[in-house]
Amino acid sequence: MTAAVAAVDLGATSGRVMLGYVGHDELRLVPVARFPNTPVRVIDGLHWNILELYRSVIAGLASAVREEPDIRSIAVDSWAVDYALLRGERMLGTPYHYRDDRTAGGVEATHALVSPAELYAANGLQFLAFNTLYQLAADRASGTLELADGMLLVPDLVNFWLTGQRRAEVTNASTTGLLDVHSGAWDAELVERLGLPAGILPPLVSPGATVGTLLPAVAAELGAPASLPVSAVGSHDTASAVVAVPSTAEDIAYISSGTWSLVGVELEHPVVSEEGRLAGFTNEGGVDGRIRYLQNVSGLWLLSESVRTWERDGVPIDLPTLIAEAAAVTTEVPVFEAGDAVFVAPGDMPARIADWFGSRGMPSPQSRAEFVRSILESLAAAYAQSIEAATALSGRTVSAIHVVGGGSQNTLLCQLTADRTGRPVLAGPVEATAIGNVLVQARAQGLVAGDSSLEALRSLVARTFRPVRYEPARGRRSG
Ligand code: LFR
Repeated sequence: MTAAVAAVDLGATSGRVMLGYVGHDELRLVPVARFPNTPVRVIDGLHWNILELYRSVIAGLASAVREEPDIRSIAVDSWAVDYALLRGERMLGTPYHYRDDRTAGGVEATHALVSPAELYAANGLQFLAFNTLYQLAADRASGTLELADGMLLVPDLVNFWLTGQRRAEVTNASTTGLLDVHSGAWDAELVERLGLPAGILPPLVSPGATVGTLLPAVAAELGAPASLPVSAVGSHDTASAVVAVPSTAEDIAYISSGTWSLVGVELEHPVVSEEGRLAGFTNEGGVDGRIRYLQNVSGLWLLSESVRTWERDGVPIDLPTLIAEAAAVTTEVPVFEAGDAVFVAPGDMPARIADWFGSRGMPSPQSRAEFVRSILESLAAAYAQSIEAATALSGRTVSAIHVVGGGSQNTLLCQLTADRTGRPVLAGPVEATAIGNVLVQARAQGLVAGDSSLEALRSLVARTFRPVRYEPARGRRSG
């Protein structure tokens, strides 16, 4: 029997609501709503426009219910690390964007209490200045934290507004830096050493669990029954994307490619080594207790922020044309370190790239096409490095690379990735995150017949969405 679920997938630049139809050997996604996610800068920093996002989620879900009145469940995923503080039902302020620079002080204050090596031994996370624990340290310094009796990451916040239930879904909670990497539970000792109030951390739930049913007022807004369950899935978008990697092979790596590129392998157990820490590898929680052993190496943000800068002169840019021009560049372009923290904040990206080269006495790209080529070559070079490091650190062999998410449509980037890693690239599906979200809630609703292991879900994805293959050009491997 085929039935539908509704997936809400919130990305850093846009959100979508999709209907997912799942049945015996069937998987079909139907987009219902897409809406922009535009952050807002005000006097105290850069924020997510969370109420506008929630309004769009409600409107999108209402459309989904109109189209398919018999949906079986709803589930939400989004980017990681960001959260709202609550007091009772009330949200204390508007959530900050991870690109806000308030965390610098939080990093210092945190590392004064617990050294980076000790932190890594406890939480297994790649150091990124925006990890939740550093943001919470900034909230403590500003005095906001002491007003709070709750903290909810973005998908958990939406779930709270939909159901009235405060829960923390584990895959996303693993990006806070406050989970014990071995047990997957909140690390009470670490929380205490960091001087954070343990009482703000909600009970954990795993993907597949029911968070709650719709509040009556929400059910009325959606035109749905109040008995409709809201399910936990891999609410960290990357966790859902990894569910939808269309392969059951052990010798593959994945790149979840969007605003960020998350490059790594899936493991059964965390690898918490000093080499891994220094190489910037993270052990994030995956669906079904898997470990996402990966590196966040920046992503198409470098390109989108460059385009935003160039469009300031009022002339819109046609991205496919620009990428075709970049593909036609025949001169050697210089390569920069895509993961350098100087590229995280919003602002003039081409100028920062030019400065990066200038300060090292290297020639900068000149034309826009050369900048784009340099960005894509630099991303591909970073992927190659990450994949070599992932294999060395985890002991895994990698014979092919699956690229999922929006970046899988960037043919030039896929080809450069194949060339620089010396391995075939299999590109797609584009909507991996929504697919992973749909599959995990459909499984919870009993819609996946027979074997419903992660491997069975992945082979269903592989049969439904055939990836596009890119072969490496000879002699270009740079990894
Ligand atoms: C991707 C992602 C990454 C995380 C970054 C910030 O959308 O979730 O996994 O490092 O956004 O939250």
